Amino acid sequence: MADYRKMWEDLNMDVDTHDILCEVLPVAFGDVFLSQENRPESMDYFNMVVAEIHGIRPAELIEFQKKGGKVVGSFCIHVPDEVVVAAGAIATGLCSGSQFWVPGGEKVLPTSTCPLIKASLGARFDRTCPFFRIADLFVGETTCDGKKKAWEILAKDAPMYIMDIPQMKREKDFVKWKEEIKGYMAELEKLTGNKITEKSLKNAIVTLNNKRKALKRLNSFRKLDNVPISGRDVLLITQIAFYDDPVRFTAQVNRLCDELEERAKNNVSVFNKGTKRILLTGTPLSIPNWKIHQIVENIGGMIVCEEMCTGNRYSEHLVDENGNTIDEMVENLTRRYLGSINCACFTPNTERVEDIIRLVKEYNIDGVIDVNLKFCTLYDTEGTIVEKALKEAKIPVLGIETDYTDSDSEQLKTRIGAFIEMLS
Ligand code: BJ8
Repeated sequence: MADYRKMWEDLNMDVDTHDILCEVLPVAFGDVFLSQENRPESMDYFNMVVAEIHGIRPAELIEFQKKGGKVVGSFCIHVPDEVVVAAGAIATGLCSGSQFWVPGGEKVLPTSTCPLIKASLGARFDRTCPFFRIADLFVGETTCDGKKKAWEILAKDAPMYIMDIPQMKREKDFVKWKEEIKGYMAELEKLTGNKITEKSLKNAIVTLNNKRKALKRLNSFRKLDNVPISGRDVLLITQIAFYDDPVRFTAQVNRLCDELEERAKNNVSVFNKGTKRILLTGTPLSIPNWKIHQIVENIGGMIVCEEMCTGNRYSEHLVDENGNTIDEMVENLTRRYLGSINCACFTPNTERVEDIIRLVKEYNIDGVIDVNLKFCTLYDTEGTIVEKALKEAKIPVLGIETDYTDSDSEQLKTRIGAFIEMLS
C-alpha cells in the first residue's frame, strides 16, 4: 500500500488518518474471508482487488482522468450506469459500509441518520476515501429523506447532480423517470463532451447486461444442494461489482463460475450437509460491511440469497437489448431501472414481498433474516409488512436492526444462533 501514498497526497487526502483504515481493513478481511476453508481458487482476483481497494482501481481512474476521461460516482442502483458508459465515462459506486467514516458524517448530519449516509458523507468530508476525492460528478437520488437532505450538504463540497426518482410505479411515473434519464444523459454529455450515440448506448447496455449475466450465473450455484461457494464470498464479489471495471470483472466472475461448475459436478460444497439455508433481505450491505454474513456463517448457517441492492436486485433483471433507437433504448432502461427494482421507497411495494417468497422457493430457503440499518425508516416500516407476509406464508423470519459497529455482535450471535437452532 505504501506505493500509493503519493497518489493519496496528490488527492489531498488525510493520509495519516487513512493509514489507520489501511491497518485495520486487512485484519478484518483476513478474519472474515481468508480464514475460510476450501475457498475456490479463483477468489484470488477478488482478494487482490480488495487488498488494494484504495490503490489499484483509484490509480486506474486517475490514469483515465489524465487522458481526459471523467469519473461519475453514484449511491443507488436506480441510477443507470449504462448512460455513464455510453458517454465514455467510468461509473463507480460510492456507498460506504464502514464505521470508520461514521463519526465524520455525524459532524455534518444528525446522529439519527442511517450509517450508510453518515459514512458516505464522512468519507468525503474527512478526506479518507480516494473514490470520494476522484469523482468528477456525484449523482444523488431522492429515494429517502436522509439522502435528499444529505445531498444538499454534500453539494456544498462536491459537484452534484440529482435524479428525482418517482415514489410510485404508475404509467405517468415511468414517463417522468424516462425524462429523468434523458436529463442525466444530457448532463453526462455536457460533462464529458461526448455525444451518446445509438451505438455507444447499445454497447453499454450489452456490457452491463453481461456483468449481470455473470452474477446471475454465480448466484445460480447457490441454488444447489451442495453449495460450492460461501455467502460471504458472493457478497464480496457483488460489492466489488460496484466499482471494478465491468468487462474485466465479468471475465473474472465467469472464470470463477467455470471453477464452480467443476465443483458442482463433483458435489463439492463449502458447507456441511444439513446447514440451514438463509435468505437475507433489507437494507444494502456496502463494502466493507460483512457483519451479518460472518455471524450467520460462523455459527452454522449459510446465506444463499440476498434480496437486497447488494444482491439479487442488482443483477436479476436485464435491460431489454432489443431497442435500436435512442428513444427505444431509454424506454428499456426506464422499464428496468424503475419497474424491476423493488426498493422500500415505493408505495405500494408488494412486488418486494412477492420477490422474497419466490426466492425462498427458488433457493430452497429454511429461514429469512430481515436486516435493517439503524435509522432507516423506510425498510424498518416495510419490515413489519414483510415479516407479517412471511409468517402468513409459514416462512420462518427473524427481524434485526443493526449498524456498522460491533457493539451488538454478541447479542446478534445469540439471536441468530437461536433462530438457526429453531429452524432445525
Ligand atoms: S434502491 S435500497 S440503493 S435507495 S439504508 S440510505 S434507504 S435510510 S440505501 Fe438504497 Fe437505492 Fe433503495 Fe437500493 Fe436511505 Fe435506508 Fe439509509 Fe438506504
